[in-house]
Amino acid sequence: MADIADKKPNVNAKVKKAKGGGGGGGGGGGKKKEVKKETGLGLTKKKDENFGEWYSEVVVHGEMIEYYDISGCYILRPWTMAIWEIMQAFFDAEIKKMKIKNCYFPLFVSPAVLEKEKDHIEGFAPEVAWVTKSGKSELEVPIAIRPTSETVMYPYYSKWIRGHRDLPLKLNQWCNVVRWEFSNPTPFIRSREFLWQEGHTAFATKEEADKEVLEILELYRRIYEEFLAIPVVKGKKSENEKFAGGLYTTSVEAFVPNTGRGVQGATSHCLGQNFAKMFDITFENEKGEKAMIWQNSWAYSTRTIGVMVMVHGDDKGLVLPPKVASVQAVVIPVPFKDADTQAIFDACLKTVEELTEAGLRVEADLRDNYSPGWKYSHWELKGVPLRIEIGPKDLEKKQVRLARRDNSSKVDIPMVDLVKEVKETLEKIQQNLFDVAKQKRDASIQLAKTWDEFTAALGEKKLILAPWCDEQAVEEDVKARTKGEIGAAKSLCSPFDQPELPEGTLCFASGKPAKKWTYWGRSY
Ligand code: 86X
Repeated sequence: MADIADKKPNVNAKVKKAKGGGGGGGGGGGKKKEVKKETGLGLTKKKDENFGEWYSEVVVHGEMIEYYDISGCYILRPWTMAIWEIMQAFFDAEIKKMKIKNCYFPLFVSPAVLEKEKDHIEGFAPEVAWVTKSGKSELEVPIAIRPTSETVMYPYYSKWIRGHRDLPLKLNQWCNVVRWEFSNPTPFIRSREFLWQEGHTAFATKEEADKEVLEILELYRRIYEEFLAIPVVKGKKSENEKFAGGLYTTSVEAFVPNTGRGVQGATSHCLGQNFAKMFDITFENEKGEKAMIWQNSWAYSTRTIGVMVMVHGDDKGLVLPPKVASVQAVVIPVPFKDADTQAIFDACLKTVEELTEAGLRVEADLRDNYSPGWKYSHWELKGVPLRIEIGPKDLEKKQVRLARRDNSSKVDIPMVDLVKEVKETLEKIQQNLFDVAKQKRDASIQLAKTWDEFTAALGEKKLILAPWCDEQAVEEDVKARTKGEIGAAKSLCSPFDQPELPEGTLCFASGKPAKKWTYWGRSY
């Protein structure tokens, strides 16, 4: 996992104010000068050459993250929180349609309650953070900080669920959790504190639970594909990789072509009746008999944002999909010599007003102490999907220039068509980001029918689709045999959408009859 270091990027390239004046004339962009300034402002590492350091630089210089003096903890700056809030607004509205209600449970867990879940907690124990003191005095009983909230919530499910009329009970909370991870922290992707939503639902029947698992998974797919423009695979986790406390785990899996790593995007678990047994959550059914509830839990976290940066970012910085960008278009005046600067500024403000009126998120950068070229680089670094340039020639011709962040294409459009053109362009950018990401993801998929094909593909950073016998011991063996510097391969998921498996197909690893196609690879 050495390809991502939790290192502060070199911030010697402090943002310097560029001298005023000059810049691109008439919306075209003065070339040489800007390139120079760009290097002063921009990134020192290239995505293809040093991915780990590139990533650190992008999230810091793009003003999403500030490093903090506790390892694995990061400040989420407004540029990040705005994206989180947009996804939150979507997901929150969707789960409310499903009659799921929000609540908030305490951050702290008593050791007694944490212990209740002993069996499955055992493996996680080293990651639990504890509060042992208040001021200078030791607490009589130390208290844990939630790493997830099963043990916090389920005692109350036991109390609140009495009869079938109390079901289903469907709760969600938006909160932070803490997991004291020791393996290489990475902003968004693996941090010791992160934000998520955790849904915890209880039903009278398994059928209802099964149905909800997939409804939630579909919402997660939509967050990735429709909002973040990242293709994902929906599927089922192997016995090794599922949540040990549950019955089965489904997930959406993304892929980062540059590192050849899979990344679990979000999970939706059917917990079965395991927790009902542990926490004694029973109800009286319609026949007056005592019955055990069926439970689900599901979560997505701020990790989503890290995947977005990794997939779409480029050597100029962040590339934000329009649907999640807090600024979808930035309007930049391009004053030129003795042109009428006030008229240009007025046109910029009018442009912002019109687009805002039309429901778009648009800002003008009218600062007079930065050149247009500096501003171009700045907003490119921050990933704003669309730049709108207005210079004297544009005013004259009653047009504006649109410059796309995703493919650098530039086009002049009549001012009268502003709203329509900008809306269409943003939709095209959103679609193009998805299409390009999918093309790269698909180009990384490699079918492997034998062990040799498998290891060769792994060496080429592929996302491997292989026929598997679905035996736990065989997955353990795959892990052991691929163990090395940069981490072992494991199963990512068995896609719901299964290619045909011809009769007699053998497992790539064991040579036994294959039961299903499964994605494999290294992962975050
Ligand atoms: C597993 C399971 C589950 C609710 C979800 O994935 C969705 C939302 N929870 C989380 N998990 C743990 O149970 C866990 C427990 C402890 Cl004590 C810990 F330190 C870390 C953990 N990490 C994951």
